[in-house]
Amino acid sequence: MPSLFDPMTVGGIPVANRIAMAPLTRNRSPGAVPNDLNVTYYEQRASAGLIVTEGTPISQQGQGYADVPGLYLPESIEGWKRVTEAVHKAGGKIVTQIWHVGRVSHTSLQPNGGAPVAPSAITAKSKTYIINPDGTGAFADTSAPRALDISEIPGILEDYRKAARAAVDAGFDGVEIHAANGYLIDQFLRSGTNHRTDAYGGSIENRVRFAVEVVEAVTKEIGGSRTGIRISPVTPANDASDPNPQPLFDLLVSKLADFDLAFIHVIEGATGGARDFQQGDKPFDWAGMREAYRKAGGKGAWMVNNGYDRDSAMEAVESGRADMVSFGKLFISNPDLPERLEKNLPLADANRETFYGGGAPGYTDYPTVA
Ligand code: 8OZ
Repeated sequence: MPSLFDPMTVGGIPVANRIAMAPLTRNRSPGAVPNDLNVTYYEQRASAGLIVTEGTPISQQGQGYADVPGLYLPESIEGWKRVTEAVHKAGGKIVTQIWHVGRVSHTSLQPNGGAPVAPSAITAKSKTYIINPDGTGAFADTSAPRALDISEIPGILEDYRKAARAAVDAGFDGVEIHAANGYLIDQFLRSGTNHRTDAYGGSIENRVRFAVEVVEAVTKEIGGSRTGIRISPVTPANDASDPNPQPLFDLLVSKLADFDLAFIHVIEGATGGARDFQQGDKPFDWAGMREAYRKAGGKGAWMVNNGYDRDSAMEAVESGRADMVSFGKLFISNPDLPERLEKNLPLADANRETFYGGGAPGYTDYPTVA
C-alpha cells in the first residue's frame, strides 16, 4: 500500500514524497522578475515532493495581476534560475505553472493598454489586482475583453511553447499548464465563457481543442514526462461556468492520455472552498473522470487538491484514489509541511492578510518546527 510519505516518480521527475506544494499567487515579484525573497520562500519549502510555483504568465498579454513573476523576459528567466538552483540544492523538485489569464486582466496590465483577450467578448464578474499610477495597489474590476480572432491562436500556442522552453532553460524540472480557475484555457473549455461558432466553440470536441493544442505545443517542445496540467471542472472561480462539466472533462482527460503527461492536477470542488460545489444538476464524478483517463491509457500521476488535511490526504493515497496530494494554504504557513504531516505535529494557520503583495511578513517568516 503506498503512503503519502513514500517516494515515487512523476513522469520523469523522482519525488521524495507524494506531498506537493500547490501553485499560490503571492504578488511579490515586482517587474515580473523573481528576487531574493522569492528564492528564500521556495527554498524554505523544498521538502515538498514537488513544488508547483505560482502562476507565471507566458506573455504580457497573459498577465492579469500586478507583481507576479513572468517567463517571457530574459531577466525573469535569470531570476528563476536562482530559485531552481536553491530548491535543487536543498533536495527539492520544482515545476513552474505556465499561465495565460485570458479575460481576467485589466487594460493597465496589457500591451499598449489594450483590451484583454478571450474566446468570446464576455466580461468576467471578477476582480484583479493592479498598481495605480501613484504606485499604490488596488483591486479593480476586470476589463471588457475582445474575442480572439482564430488567426491569433497559433501565436498564443507559440507563446506557450516558448514559455515551456524558457522554463527548462531556467532549470525547472518541468511545467504545469494552468487550465483551471477560469483563465484562458478554462475559458475555452466552459460554455459560459465560450460562445464561439468556429472550430474552437460549440461542441465539447471543439471546446477542448485549444487545451489539447496547448498540451501538444508544450509536450512537443519539452516532452510529456516534464509536463503536467491543472484543471478545475466545477469551480466558479473567475465567473467560470458550465452546466454539464462531466462529459466535457471526461473527454478532455481522455484526449490528454495521448501525451504521456507527468501528472494531472485536479481541483475538486470550488477552488479554496466547498469540495461538494456543483455545477449543473448532478454531483461531479471525480473517480469517473480518473477512470476516463486511465481507460484511454493515461498513466500520469493523479494529483488531487482542495481542502485536504492529514487524514484525508493519507487516505487518498493509501486507497489508491490519488497518487499525490497538493496543499496550498498549509504550505504558506508550514514551510516544513511534509515533516509535520509525517510526525503528526501541530500545523500553523496562514494569515490571509499577507497572502497577496508585501514583503517578508507572512511570506518567509513562518517558522519550521525544529
Ligand atoms: C488568487 C489570486 C490571484 C490569482 C488562480 C492564479 O486562482 C490564481 C490566483 C489565485 O489560479
